[in-house]
Amino acid sequence: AAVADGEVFSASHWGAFTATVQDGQWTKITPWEKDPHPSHQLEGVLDSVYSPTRIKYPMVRRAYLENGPGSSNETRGQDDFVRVSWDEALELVVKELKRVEETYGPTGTYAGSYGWKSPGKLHNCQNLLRRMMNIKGNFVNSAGDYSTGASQVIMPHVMGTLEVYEQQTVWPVIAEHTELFVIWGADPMVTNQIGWIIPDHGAYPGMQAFKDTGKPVICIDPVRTESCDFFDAEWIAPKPQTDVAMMLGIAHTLYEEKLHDADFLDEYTFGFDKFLPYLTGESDGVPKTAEWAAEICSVPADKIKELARLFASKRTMLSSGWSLQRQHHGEQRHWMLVTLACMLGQIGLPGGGFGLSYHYSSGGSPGASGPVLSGITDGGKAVDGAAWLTESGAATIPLARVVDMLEGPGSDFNFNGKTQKYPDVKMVYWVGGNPFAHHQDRNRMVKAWQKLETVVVHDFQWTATARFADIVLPATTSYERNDIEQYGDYSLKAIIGMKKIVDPLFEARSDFDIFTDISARLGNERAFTEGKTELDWIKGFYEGAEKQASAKNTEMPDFDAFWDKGYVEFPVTEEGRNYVRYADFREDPLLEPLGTPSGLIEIYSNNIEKMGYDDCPPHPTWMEPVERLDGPNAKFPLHVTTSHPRGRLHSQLNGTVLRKTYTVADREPCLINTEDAAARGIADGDIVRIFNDRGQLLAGATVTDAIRPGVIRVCEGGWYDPVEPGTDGSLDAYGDVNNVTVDIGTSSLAQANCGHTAIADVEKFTGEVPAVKVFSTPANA
Ligand code: MGD
Ligand code: MGD
Ligand code: MGD
Ligand code: 6MO
Repeated sequence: AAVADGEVFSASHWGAFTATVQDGQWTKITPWEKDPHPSHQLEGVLDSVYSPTRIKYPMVRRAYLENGPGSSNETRGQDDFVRVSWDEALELVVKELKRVEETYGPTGTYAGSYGWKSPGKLHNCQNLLRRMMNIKGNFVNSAGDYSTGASQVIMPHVMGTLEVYEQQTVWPVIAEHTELFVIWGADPMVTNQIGWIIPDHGAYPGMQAFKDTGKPVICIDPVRTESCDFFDAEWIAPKPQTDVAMMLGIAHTLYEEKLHDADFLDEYTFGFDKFLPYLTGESDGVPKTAEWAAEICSVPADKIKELARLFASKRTMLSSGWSLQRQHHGEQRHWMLVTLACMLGQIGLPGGGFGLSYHYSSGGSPGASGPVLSGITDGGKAVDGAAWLTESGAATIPLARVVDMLEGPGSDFNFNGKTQKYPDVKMVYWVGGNPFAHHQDRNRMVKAWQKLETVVVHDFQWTATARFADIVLPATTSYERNDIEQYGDYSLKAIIGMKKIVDPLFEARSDFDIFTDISARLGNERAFTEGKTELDWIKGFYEGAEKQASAKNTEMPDFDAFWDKGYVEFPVTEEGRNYVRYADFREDPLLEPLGTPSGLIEIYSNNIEKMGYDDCPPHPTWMEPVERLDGPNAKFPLHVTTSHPRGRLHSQLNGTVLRKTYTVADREPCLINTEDAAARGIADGDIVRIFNDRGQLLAGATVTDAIRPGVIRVCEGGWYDPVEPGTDGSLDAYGDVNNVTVDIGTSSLAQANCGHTAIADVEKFTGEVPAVKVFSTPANA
């Protein structure tokens, strides 16, 4: 049925909103009146539906269509596409799924398919893909994510939990009790705009309340961030990738000056005695003094000492973002931060300790006690732990090692104490992610992709990933279908009906319908849908929540009333408003032990010691990364930092009108310090070429003193736009920074990505400027 004109309440990664529909067209987007801090990106959300980059029809790469799987793989990315019918496209997919399984077995297909998709408990395209694959047989899956790959593996050894996706000591407690708020490598004003589900933006009133108290904030970041300006904070700019050294310098000062909390270390931690000889230099002859640290991180020794004294003299919250662990040896960063917090002895006290999620999805937004919505499952065997650590499928790889897998089938890899072998993958099926934006070392990846016989992608826009595929299927945006989702990643304050706003454009179909059709062709339709329609599923999830709520004596309206109104709210509780992380553990470490082997915070890990990895020692350690600014292996003079963009979510919305708010000379902006620009004859607004041994890209220069000398910044998520697709080292006309990053694991422990490890150089671009082509559809499409 056609969608009626009028106002429709719906929601997205950027927040909940009301859509105005006229003559079947979505014309206006208005933030929900309950959103305390709507994101300016909502404008791009509307535009994404009508963007010129939409995939309109099922398309197949010409050489593939004419000559079959494995045909001229080296021209993937440059061939044109041919429009086919849905029937023809799905027959091709089904035939290929069968052929690969029969020829190569269950490990022939990779469906690990990571990415930020869209929220919604039913149209979770990655679960839908795995569900289709699990019912059919088996496949290669992935573990982990690109966000917190290092910390989510090390933190369970240290704190007994993931830490990165958990509720923080709430903002009202911070405003009342914290005397010094430290932001160590994070930009919460920018990154809290979005949520994995539907953001409540509760961090913004929280940050405002803290700012209103006038208490000090310190930002430790190579960039003077928006958050630094918002809080009018002190800006300290170490060299990137050297934070462990800086933290060791602070720790050494605390110890030397007896400012550390020996009682806390005794009662709540394990292994400080084994870390101490390293700190003092007794074990390796190198005392980790402030002077030693200053040599590495470039923050003066006096400043490092001052920070130690300041942290110890106040109720201090050490908050940290995740870029620090998206670097070589990234496991060490938060381990050392936790160690520092242990020495300060404030973990579990109101407003003290450390927090790894204040910058993300509004960690610290006070919680409600509503029910938790279930969602469509991937149909695999249930395992302990969370979805992103699920081990199902015939084999599982740490997801950032996907190119290693393609290059080295049969070779061994380490992961968190186990050694496994890479499978020999011939087919990749990707939905809801953009690996040609998110993965590192683009040229290496382009080459590895050529090994594949078949690549299938569903998306609603012509991302580089779609352009490098063989079969491309047009998915709907979440605004062209119905769904249901929770509001507030940490607060869970409401359940929202994500209502369809407009009918599917062109020939787009939902991933649910596409996988239902594929399952039907495989004879598995009933198992896939369980006989339920879109609305049956949504109603089922809601009614499951209703049962939970009634067990807690919470009233919820019936489904029809909920769907009609659009949402149901759950009040923030007294407990939610006063939550202090680790208060229970501090109260009674014997009755409330952590989930570590000792039940205590592990500054030394016997388990990690047993693994014997030389790139991940058993206590926090400073190690030289493979390359860094002024480091021993520095072949280029500048560090490239690859922050998350203010004006989009990764690569999402890059294809929209929002681009006009941030591009420079029509390209991704490159922040460069005034001194570095002057030395290269670069002026504000110039087109520059960023290059190293791995690749090259164009960008538009923003010359500023808000970045430290020696560092440039190009945000991740710019669409890859090779001038010569498929050619090694092709110039990128628009600005995908992953042309220059390294593709190695953080260490043998977590094997996470190192997207923030890259050094390069920049020059003013003087050649003929290539046109940006990636924001229009490919020929014939
Ligand atoms: P997105 O742009 O969100 O990035 O990487 P991704 O999550 O892959 O890609 C999501 C894709 O899903 C988009 O193309 C969108 O159009 C599509 N999509 C959305 N909804 C649907 C749907 O319903 N169906 C289908 N079929 N498709 C849909 C993000 C990743 O990038 C992350 S999380 C991090 S933390 C990393 N950050 C990072 C960095 O800091 N530095 C460097 N150098 N690289 C990085 N890469 C990583
Ligand atoms: P980043 O922008 O990579 O974000 O959240 P983070 O990983 O925390 O890095 C945060 C800050 O760290 C930056 O200001 C950067 O300058 C600084 N930094 C970089 N290297 C170093 C270093 O070596 N030392 C120090 N001290 N600081 C350093 C990412 C999070 O954000 C994630 S994972 C996702 S998936 C979401 N992505 C996202 C988005 O794409 N857009 C917007 N607007 N919000 C987002 N929020 C989420
Ligand atoms: P679900 O897939 O619904 O979670 O991510 P979603 O994709 O919405 O999975 C919910 C649970 O069901 C998981 O524990 C999963 O293992 C289990 N499950 C899956 N299939 C089956 C099955 O067939 N049978 C049974 N019994 N159980 C099954 C939500 C999740 O995503 C959440 S809540 C968070 S906080 C994480 N957030 C997050 C993030 O912020 N960034 C990135 N990049 N990834 C994230 N992943 C996590
Ligand atoms: Mo992430």
